[in-house]
Amino acid sequence: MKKLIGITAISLVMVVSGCKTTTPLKNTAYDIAPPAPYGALPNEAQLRWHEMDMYAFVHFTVNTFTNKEWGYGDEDPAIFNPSAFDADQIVAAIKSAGLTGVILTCKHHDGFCLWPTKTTEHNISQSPWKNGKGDMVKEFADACKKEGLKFGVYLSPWDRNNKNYGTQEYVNIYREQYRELLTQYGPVFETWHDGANGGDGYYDGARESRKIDRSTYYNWPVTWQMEKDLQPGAVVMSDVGPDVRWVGTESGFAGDPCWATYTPHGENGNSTPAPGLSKYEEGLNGTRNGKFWIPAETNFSIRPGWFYHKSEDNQVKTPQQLMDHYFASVGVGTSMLLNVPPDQRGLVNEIDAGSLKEFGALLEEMYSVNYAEGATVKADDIRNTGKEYAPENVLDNDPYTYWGTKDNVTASSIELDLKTTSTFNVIRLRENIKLGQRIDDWAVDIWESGKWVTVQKGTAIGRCRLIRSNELLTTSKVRVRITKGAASICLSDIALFKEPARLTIPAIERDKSGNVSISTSPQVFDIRYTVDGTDPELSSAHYVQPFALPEGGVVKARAFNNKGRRSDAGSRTLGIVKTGWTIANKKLEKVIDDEDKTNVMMPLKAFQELAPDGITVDMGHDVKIRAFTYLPAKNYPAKGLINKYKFYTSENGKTWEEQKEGEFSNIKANPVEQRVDLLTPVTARYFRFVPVDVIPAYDTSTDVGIAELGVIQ
Ligand code: FUL
Repeated sequence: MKKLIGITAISLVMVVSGCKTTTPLKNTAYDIAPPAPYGALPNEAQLRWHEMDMYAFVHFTVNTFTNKEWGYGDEDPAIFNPSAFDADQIVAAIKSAGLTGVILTCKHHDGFCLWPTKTTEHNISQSPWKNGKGDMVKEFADACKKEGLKFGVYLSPWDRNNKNYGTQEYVNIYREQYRELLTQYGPVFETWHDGANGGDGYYDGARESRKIDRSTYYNWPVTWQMEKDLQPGAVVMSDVGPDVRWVGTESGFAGDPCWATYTPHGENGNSTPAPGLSKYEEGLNGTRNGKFWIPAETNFSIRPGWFYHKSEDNQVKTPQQLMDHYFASVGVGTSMLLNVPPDQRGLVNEIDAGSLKEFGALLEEMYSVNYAEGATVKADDIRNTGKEYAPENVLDNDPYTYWGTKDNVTASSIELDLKTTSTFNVIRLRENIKLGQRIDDWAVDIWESGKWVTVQKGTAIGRCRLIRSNELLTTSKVRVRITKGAASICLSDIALFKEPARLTIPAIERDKSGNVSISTSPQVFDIRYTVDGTDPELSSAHYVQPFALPEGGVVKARAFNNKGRRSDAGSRTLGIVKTGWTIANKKLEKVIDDEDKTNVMMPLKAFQELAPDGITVDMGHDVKIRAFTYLPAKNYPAKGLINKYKFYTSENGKTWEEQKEGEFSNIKANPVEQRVDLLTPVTARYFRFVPVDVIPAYDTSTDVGIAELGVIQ
């Protein structure tokens, strides 16, 4: 900063002394003016947000107790009673992963407020927790303060409880709720707004569907301005900004490139995508030279759902999976927003806590040694000989000091001589984003057997680019080539790290006759497995050859090497094998062919004509059905998603009993396999699945799409 002031002082002296120069300051060896910023730029709040890199989401409300993803709004506050709630434990578990903040679902779509708001009675004071005297938002905010994490709030715009939803009165209430949250709990780093809006709900007993016009109803510019006025340091996040945008998927993998600049098409989520792109693709990649600095946030959950469900204890993301997400989010310049849902006790479950801690340990080990430290650096071009543009600035770990080139030099290279031979597999690059996103294409080379060998090429750097090599790289020299840019280069960081070795997670497959095989590559590891859902240890069954498991179960397997290192556990919940199953309507056979890749896809109307009673399956013998599963067709962007269903069983194929009717909440944003547990297990030979309603796809088609239907016993 001092240096910049120095330069400004020189320019000032020239101005006040009336000194006139005919030689432009730019593009000469004596060029001392700082490079002009390029394109859209981050504001102060965004810079502080970028520096956080990764933080947590905490989804916790009545849904945790009803086992749902979306509450209807008629939940009795009496059910909200965590037995051992401990915000310190939750925040500490989050911190152990290296996350730097927490965004709490202060109110989800069901409308239940986790703080004693004056705006509605449907809040925590009506619950038995702490005899109605508790304030969970405060407990989280305080725990964050104690642990040194930042605090953020998610307040769902859609409120399925509020009687005024759909009128201006509700918008006023919503704003008042924000006012309370932003004035009573200290500094907030982010306000989070989702795009799920309007539909059926309780609405204080009306039990009806209320549609709103997303683009006008909330009048977002007014609300966002109010939020910024109350918390100038906070970034405002929604599908389309204004400060941070949704990455367009809940899978936890951002696009590559993922530009921080973005031109939303239309406002407030009501966007018309650019020609040839869906809205989601726009969020995934951003817009090169976009009008605004609206970087992406990659949000995903450590579990399949956003809320805790015991049935998903087997599907908690492993430390290595979290590493993959880290590279695919932070590693392309977005932030990583990892959801950690507390269980019914009000604690981060031991399984999730274990994963988080190990993930944090992997990152710590990776970042413990920077093999670029102490290197000598030279560049093909330097803006001038002043220290502020020196190539060595890429080594000082400061994201805003940089190696700078002359104004007309948008492609150049920089070389690190490590002085000794080092082994690493991660290369980190950063740009000084205060001056915009300037670099387009880059390549990284290493010196190998007397010549340069390219490790990777790519597009876009921005806040952070992590290049992850599958092979270990052993070399004494590294070269970064910027091959295309929109303005002179301002590269702030080149760092070299070694990611801890990983053993491949065993893959678990079952063939159509029910034989399970487990494989890992290379095939030299010892594989141990369990079929009862417990964690496989070295003492568990030794996998030698395929084994029969026609009735299904939870198979878990780990690879071990002879040095005692273990892989993450591979896990698969298998339904019963579908051999011998028949379907009433042969045209729908693909939904029971045990092939995830084949599917039924047809307009809902045509489907209802073809199968007016739904899909009827004869399993050939009695099965004790605990749950059924629906795997949506694998299309991107998603198509054919069923959101409402009915499920029946029958002992004789003639008389039917309805077992379940409901919605696949949040399937649009997260189209993974849906599992629905029956209230109690039911023994039956036949089942019937009825798609009642579907979600219109991005191309407005209203198809029923089904890859597989299954049964878990
Ligand atoms: C979505 C919601 O519908 C989900 O339930 C979840 O809260 C996710 C983070 O945002 O819009």
